[in-house]
Amino acid sequence: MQIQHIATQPIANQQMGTSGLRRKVSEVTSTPHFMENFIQAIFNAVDAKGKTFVVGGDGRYLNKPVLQLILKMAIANGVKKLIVGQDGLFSTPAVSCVIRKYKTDGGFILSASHNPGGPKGDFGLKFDVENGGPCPQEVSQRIYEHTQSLTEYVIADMPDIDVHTQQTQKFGDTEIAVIDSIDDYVELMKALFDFEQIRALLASGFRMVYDAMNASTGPYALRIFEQELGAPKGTVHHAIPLEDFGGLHPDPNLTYARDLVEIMNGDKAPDFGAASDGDGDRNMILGPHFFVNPSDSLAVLLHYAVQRNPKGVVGVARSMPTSMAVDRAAKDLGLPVYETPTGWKFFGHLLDAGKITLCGEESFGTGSCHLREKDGLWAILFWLSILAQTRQSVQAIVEELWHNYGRSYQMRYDFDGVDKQVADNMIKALREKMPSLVGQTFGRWHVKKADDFAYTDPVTGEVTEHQGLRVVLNGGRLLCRLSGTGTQGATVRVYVEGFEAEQVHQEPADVLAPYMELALSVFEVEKWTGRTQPSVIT
Ligand code: G16
Repeated sequence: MQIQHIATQPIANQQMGTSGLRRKVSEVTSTPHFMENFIQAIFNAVDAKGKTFVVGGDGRYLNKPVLQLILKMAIANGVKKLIVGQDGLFSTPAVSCVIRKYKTDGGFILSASHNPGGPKGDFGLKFDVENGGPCPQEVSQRIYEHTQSLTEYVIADMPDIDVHTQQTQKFGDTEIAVIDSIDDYVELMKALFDFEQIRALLASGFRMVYDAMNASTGPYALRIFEQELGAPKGTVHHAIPLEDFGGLHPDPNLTYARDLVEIMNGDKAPDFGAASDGDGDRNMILGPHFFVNPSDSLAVLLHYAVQRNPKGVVGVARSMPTSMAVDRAAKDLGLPVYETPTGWKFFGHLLDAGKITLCGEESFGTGSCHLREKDGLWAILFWLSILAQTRQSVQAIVEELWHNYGRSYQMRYDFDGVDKQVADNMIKALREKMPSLVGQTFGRWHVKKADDFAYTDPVTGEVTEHQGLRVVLNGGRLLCRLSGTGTQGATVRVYVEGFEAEQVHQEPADVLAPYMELALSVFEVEKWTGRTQPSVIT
């Protein structure tokens, strides 16, 4: 086997966004050495020789060839061992699970998460470190610096490696073990939840639907729901991972999980509906004709986690745009709340330091100290276990939360495909405007605080600035930031939150309409973007 040294040049902007590097497939395939450069930069940055990594992805277009690149380049870089998911598949939480279980040095996740797939869609690569979580900023910065000084990459000249058969093979100094993608993850879920109790619920006539959106969680969900828990065949919809997700946009929200939403809003809707995204780290929870806001979901999970194991829960964290529902629950329970920037990587230090047990985001992500990635199926199993324990409806569980603590209504407008320079200029101008808003009055609201969110990591002391514009009102918040996961221009996100102590059964769109009107005006959305209507509402 020959090791080839291939000359290359730095490619501009190979900087990770909120989570990993994501690009249009057309850019990846038309830019010479695009993935090779990025993979080599990771190997260089983490000093890969002699180390062990996990590799797998969500099965999207380019998963197969890029997996082979990683394997052949790992061999050339003297990596000691690679643990590969069979057929190159692993959900993101499963990678985190395998990294932690086998104490490896990190892992590669071939995924652009909830972004669409196929030749016209997106491709991405996430890199997790040895705690099983997304690489912290300091590591992604080091990787970026390597991308900008790269002169060559190395690759083993060899035929494609069989990743379909579970076996361990040796190539040079590198061992490649192809393992079942599902076993370790299912074992972990069985250790965390009472499967007997959930099985009893499902045997009692309780009906559920899970939509895997033709992405990575299909095989996991079939095993867990239909085989282990005895749900009837057909419970898992869109169960086969496809390179283009069958044309679906694997983002579990009310807009893109259309089929599931229709079922749950239809006649004879099942008792429970859930969906995950491309790589399985997000979750959406629905009851019949009822949507569980992800921020409320975090507060519900906190409540039941404490009820089950009062001493086992030490604290909770949420990203800045996530509603303050969990803050009120935590206050009542006497637990600390940490407010972090958007991005799961910010929870890692808090989890590692034992400061929090649960964490979550408005962007349909929930997780706990069991892993260092957010975990869609875990959240869904947690919900099922609550329903099995209480035998109440999804709606009743959430309404109990509102009755106890009041309700944070929340809504997000996304303006996609905005010119990047315009969006950057907009944020810069608004940042300067923030201090002047403090003390101003807009109708029934006055501005208590207005700033550009900065985070000081309580564990490392590291300061991260410019994490989103925040206007805090009496009884609500208006927020604006740019997405770090898009691949076309910029996506401007505008979030509004309005608190009601008593009036908890109103339509969110009705309650929030005046908040959104104010937010769009304060953040000058039309002036900068020319848009009056959002691309997506969640
Ligand atoms: C990633 C991050 C999340 C973040 C989300 C949205 O999720 O892991 O922490 O909330 O992106 O980020 P943005 O608002 O910057 O687009 P995923 O599921 O895409 O990996």
